[in-house]
Amino acid sequence: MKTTLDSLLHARGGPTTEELVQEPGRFGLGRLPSRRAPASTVDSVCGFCATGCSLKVHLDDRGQAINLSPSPDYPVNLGMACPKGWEALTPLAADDRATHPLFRTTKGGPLRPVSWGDAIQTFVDRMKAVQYAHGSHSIALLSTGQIPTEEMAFLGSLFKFGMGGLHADSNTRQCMATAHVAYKQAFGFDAPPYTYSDFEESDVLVFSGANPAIAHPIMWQRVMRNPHNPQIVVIDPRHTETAMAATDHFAITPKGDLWLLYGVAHELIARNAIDRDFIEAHTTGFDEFAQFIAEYPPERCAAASGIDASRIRDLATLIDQGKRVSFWWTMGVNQGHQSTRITHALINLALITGNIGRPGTGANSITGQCNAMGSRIFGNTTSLLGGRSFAEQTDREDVARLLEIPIERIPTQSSLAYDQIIDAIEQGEIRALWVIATNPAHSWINQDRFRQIREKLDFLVVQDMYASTETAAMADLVLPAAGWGEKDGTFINSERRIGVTRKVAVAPGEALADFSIFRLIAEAWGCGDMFAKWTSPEAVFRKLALLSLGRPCDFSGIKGYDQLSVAGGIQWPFASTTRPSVGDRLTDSLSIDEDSSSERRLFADGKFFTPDQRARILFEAPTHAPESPSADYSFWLNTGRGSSAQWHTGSRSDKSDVLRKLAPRELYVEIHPSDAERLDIKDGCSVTVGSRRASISARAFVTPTVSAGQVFMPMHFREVNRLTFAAFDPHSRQPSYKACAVHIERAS
Ligand SMILES: Nc1nc2c(c(=O)[nH]1)N[C@H]1C(S)=C(S)[C@@H](COP(=O)(O)OP(=O)(O)OC[C@H]3O[C@@H](n4cnc5c(=O)[nH]c(N)nc54)[C@H](O)[C@@H]3O)O[C@H]1N2
Ligand SMILES: Nc1nc2c(c(=O)[nH]1)N[C@H]1C(S)=C(S)[C@@H](COP(=O)(O)OP(=O)(O)OC[C@H]3O[C@@H](n4cnc5c(=O)[nH]c(N)nc54)[C@H](O)[C@@H]3O)O[C@H]1N2
Ligand code: SF4
Ligand SMILES: [Mo]
Repeated sequence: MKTTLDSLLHARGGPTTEELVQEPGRFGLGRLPSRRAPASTVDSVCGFCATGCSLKVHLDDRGQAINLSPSPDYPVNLGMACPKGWEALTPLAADDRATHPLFRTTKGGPLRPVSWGDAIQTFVDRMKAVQYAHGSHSIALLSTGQIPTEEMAFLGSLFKFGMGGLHADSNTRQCMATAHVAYKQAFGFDAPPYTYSDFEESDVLVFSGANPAIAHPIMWQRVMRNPHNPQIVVIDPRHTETAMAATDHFAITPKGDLWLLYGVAHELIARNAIDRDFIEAHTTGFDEFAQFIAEYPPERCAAASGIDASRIRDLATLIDQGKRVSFWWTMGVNQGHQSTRITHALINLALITGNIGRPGTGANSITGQCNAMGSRIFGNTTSLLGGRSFAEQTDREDVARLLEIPIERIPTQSSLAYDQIIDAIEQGEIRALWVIATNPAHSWINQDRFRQIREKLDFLVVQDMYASTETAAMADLVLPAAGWGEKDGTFINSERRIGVTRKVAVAPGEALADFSIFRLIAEAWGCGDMFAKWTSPEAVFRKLALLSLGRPCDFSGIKGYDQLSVAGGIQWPFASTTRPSVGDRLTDSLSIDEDSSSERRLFADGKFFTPDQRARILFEAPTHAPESPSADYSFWLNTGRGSSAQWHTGSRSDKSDVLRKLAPRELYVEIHPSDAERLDIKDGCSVTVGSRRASISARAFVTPTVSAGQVFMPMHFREVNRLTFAAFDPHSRQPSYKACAVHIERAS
């Protein structure tokens, strides 16, 4: 298979991600920062993406990290890491770490260091004052997919059960809400069914709106190891690094996915290239779907999808001929105005062709952040702990009993979604906001509006590793947090594998683990008793195992962190073979499933988590993107990951000299050569990119990897979300970051 090209870096003579993974030492990755020989080594799961690679952290005789290398025997990464994993320790030592709580006494005044005692008291006094004046639901929380599950569960429980808050969401809304909702609707539970060996066992892999060669490089290495000479299909408006390495690329019109996938489904049904036995036995809704899809012959779908009818038929043929076909998607699908139904269209293709539950198959959402899976099940923001529903009396009763809290403490309503929280702030209904491990002043869609609502807030608290983020700079109170490597806990990766992340360094100054901050707040708030048994991350882990009991995500068979370390992580479900009744405590005497190290996929028996155990075939007619190119704004703007060395808003990855060298330092916009020529734009020249929201400058990167009429900008630069248009999928309320209209011109 030919080498992937990281388009920009390669064009500038830099290394490709593949080269970085294969020969890290050549590019300054994995250098020994110290000559000291390690005294011991500990395995810890990486805290960037949801691949969930394990890193061996080498420690000195005081138990402090001196270096790391990828774990050779971990079933996920098999001895490999991407540049961010190799550099994971470096951001911990950055100069701009938040080392003391900071408080702004006067509006517009500076943030000044205060003691923890004063900081926590201020937090409690101000939050309570807002609740007293405007009602208990006038405070809101924006949490994250980037802290251990134990911390998220503590945070969500503290906020809702302890502090009496209701409106809580997280940056997982920006990332995985669509997959979450689509799986729940189709399978009855948010359950990505696959295991990474499926990358190696498929004979046809369809990647939709996913660029794993850059965004999930180690998963991509697993694809490269596939011994079956697979057909690899990429559906993406851009000719990405992944598309370059694929066997076929469908350069779809932005947000044209439903048309393409309906055209393919039409063709498969028309040819009878479907698995009628599977459909009959394990699904509902097929007859309605067949009737609906009759109206979508490839000829009708061609114009709106940007793919010729004959090519739509080619894709149907590929899927038909595959014995083990897998469908994979990431943000090009999750982020859109009809993203839930596009996800269903992919799930439907897997269901109607019987490509689910067997090795190398599946409708497989690739997760973004290291613990977005943890936040989906245990964040206690929009779903109740354990993937339960706040609206269900029995679900609330379970949680109340298992956590030994009064049921009245559990809200019966669900939270507003992220965008609705922003609206409620604008309308003056929400007056205080607590932001943890996310940087919305950079990452939120149509970011200027987020910045404006700051004025409407009586109190903004930001809890982060750095006081320098765009959001922390706007805060009234900054709580300094320990980061990855400075605390213990678990993450759940993209294939449902629970892995341990370990404390290997001391947090700087007075920074505390988020876990400890929540404990301090609980005590000062007056709800410490409710969390009296939440004494350590591992104690909370046992509670979560209990909360998972009897749920699809049951991992009650996992006793503790050491078992996870020895097993190389464990995928749920992993139920205890001796099943205590709900409410019992887990004890050491429980016998444990023997199969702890193997990989497992879901739905091998064709039984789904819906009440009738059948998967739902769901569909809806395609609609137009809310904003699309027009005479004044004639280009589509697409945004996403730019390089394997950059992580989101850069607060961590930009702190590493090595990672900085591996990524462009200046904002650029990719534009097709024909458009560049027409607009007299030369490669490297300065251009202005404007939308109806804002106008920003960037350097032109002239490249045929984007189609004519489209431009692409990397999300890692703060200006980009000034341009984006705030449209949302109606089911998942995930923002549509990848499709708005802009104009572009040479800067004079
Ligand atoms: N290096 C690095 N790795 C990361 C991250 C990072 O910041 N840096 N972030 C992590 C996180 S949280 C996430 S969520 C993942 C994201 O991982 P990916 O989703 O793979 O990355 P993106 O670049 O956001 O988007 C993927 C592709 O969607 C395409 N796309 C845009 N519009 C459409 C469309 O309408 N239809 C289709 N079919 N495709 C479209 C884009 O052109 C892009 O190539 O990456 C994770 N990994
Ligand atoms: N235009 C555009 N915008 C996008 C996207 C896109 O494709 N295009 N993608 C969206 C997606 S998928 C995502 S996931 C979001 C990501 O957006 P954000 O979540 O805003 O991005 P990060 O830079 O990862 O911010 C995480 C913050 O948490 C802090 N942090 C890290 N570890 C810890 C910890 O242990 N404790 C605490 N308290 N803080 C910690 C970091 O310092 C950092 O400031 O961006 C979204 N925005
Ligand atoms: S692929 Fe993801 S989990 Fe693995 S080393 Fe890179 S950032 Fe970490
Ligand atoms: Mo994400």
